[in-house]
Amino acid sequence: MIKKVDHIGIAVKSLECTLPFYTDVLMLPLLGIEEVETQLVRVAFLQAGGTKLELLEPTSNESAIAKFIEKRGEGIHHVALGVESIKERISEMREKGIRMIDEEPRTGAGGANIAFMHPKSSSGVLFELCEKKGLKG
Ligand code: CMX
Repeated sequence: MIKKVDHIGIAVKSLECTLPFYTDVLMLPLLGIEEVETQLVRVAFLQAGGTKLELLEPTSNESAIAKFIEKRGEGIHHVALGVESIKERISEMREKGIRMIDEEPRTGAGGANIAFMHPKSSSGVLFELCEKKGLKG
C-alpha cells in the first residue's frame, strides 16, 4: 500500500538561514516555497534523488513546528509515505488499531491530501500519509 517515501519533513527556525546548506552545500534543486496557512508553516521542497526534503518553518508560536522546535530543537519532524486512495488507507490503519491524528484527509502543501498518524501509535515516528493529485508527484 505504500508507494514510496514521498518526502521527509525537517523542522527549521528559518528557511532563509537554512536553505543555503541544502542548495549550496548539498546542491539539491529547490522545487518551490509555499505557505500552508492551515498548518501555520512556510515550507520549501527540495528534490533529493527519488524523494524530497520538506523544510518547515513555523509562521506562528501556535504552530506544531514551533512547539516541536521548542521541545526538541530543529531536526527531522516527520516521514511522509506516498499512498493512493488515502481514505481507504486511513480506514485500514484504524482497523489495525493505529490512532490517527487526522481521521479524514486534509489539504497539505502542493494541494496533496494528507493524514498524520499519532507518533505514540507508531513507535515514536510521526508518519504522514500523502496522496498527490497534482504536479509535485
Ligand atoms: N515526532 C515524534 N514524536 C513527536 C513529534 C514528532 N514530530 N512531535 C511530538 N512528538 C511526541 C511528543 O514529544 C510527545 O511525546 P512524550 O509524551 O513522550 O513527550 C508525544 O508526541 C505527544 O505529544 P502531545 O503533547 O500529545 O502532542 P503535541 O502537542 O506535542 O503534538 C502532535 C504532537 C504530533 C500530535 C502534533 O504535532 C500534530 O498534530 N502533528 C500533526 C500536524 C503537523 O505536524 N503539522 C505540521 C506539518 C504540516 C505539513 O507537513 O504540511
